[in-house]
Amino acid sequence: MIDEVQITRAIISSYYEEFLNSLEVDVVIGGAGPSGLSAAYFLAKEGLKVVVFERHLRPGGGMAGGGMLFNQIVVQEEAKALLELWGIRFKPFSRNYYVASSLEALAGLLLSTLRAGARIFNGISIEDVMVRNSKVRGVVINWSSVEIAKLHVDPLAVKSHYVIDATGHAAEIAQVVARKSEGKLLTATGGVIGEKPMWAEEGERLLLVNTREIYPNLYVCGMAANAVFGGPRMGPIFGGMLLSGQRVAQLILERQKSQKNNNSQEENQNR
Ligand code: 48F
Repeated sequence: MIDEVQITRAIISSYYEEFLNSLEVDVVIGGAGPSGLSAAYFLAKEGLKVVVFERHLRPGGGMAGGGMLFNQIVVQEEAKALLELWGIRFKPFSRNYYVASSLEALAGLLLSTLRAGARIFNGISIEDVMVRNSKVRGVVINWSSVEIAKLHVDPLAVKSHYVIDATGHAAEIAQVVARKSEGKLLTATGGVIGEKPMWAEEGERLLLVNTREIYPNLYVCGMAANAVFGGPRMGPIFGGMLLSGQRVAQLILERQKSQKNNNSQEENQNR
């Protein structure tokens, strides 16, 4: 016998358990595009508690659309190992260029990220951050449907040690922090500089340089990193996005490690 209320009970209780377990985490990531998912994978794999909030119903950001809806993506040599890591098949096209189905790339990355232990909540938008003593301490969220319908509904909040802005071209979290901190981002202008016209090679190179902390405890990766620091866009080459996610994870993991070392040194001194 199949009972509708039992189905409802299963969905609500399971979702609420997941959600209640995600209110205080190590890292919140805004955006489940390729860079956000890659960051979530590498952080969760190392045992950090990671939650990703994605505005849309479907995760993947700009990846599924390939280039101009031709659903193939290109990845350069440096990121080929990541496709292999996530079980994504690809074909060599010419020297240094590999092509993969954008759908298989999204499916492989998404499944690997979930299996690594990251939680992804779709249909939820980050609209603000929490700041304590000039440090970002979490995010303010609401249902995307509330946002889209422009309903007057107060948001809820999630605490975290770090926040990653992986919201793509709009760099939405950085924009909010720039506005509310009156231009105190760690950029040349103190604000979001804005992305420059397409230049794939320079864009991919600068992306890894621009993947960093932009305000205490707020990091930026993916296209948002080039938008924040005024780097060029690069179009449907995705290696940089995946590597940028890996890079931001490395930065946070190194910081956690050095903090743990400092704490244990202090404990030893106090003994
Ligand atoms: O745009 P998106 O795919 O960003 P990315 O990871 O990758 C960029 C590439 O897709 C492409 C490119 C390739 O070279 O340039 O554009 O940097 O994914 C960003 C995700 O963030 C979500 C948005 O729906 C998308 O899925 N997003 C944006 N703002 C918010 C958000 C927000 N305020 N809260 C939650 N999710």
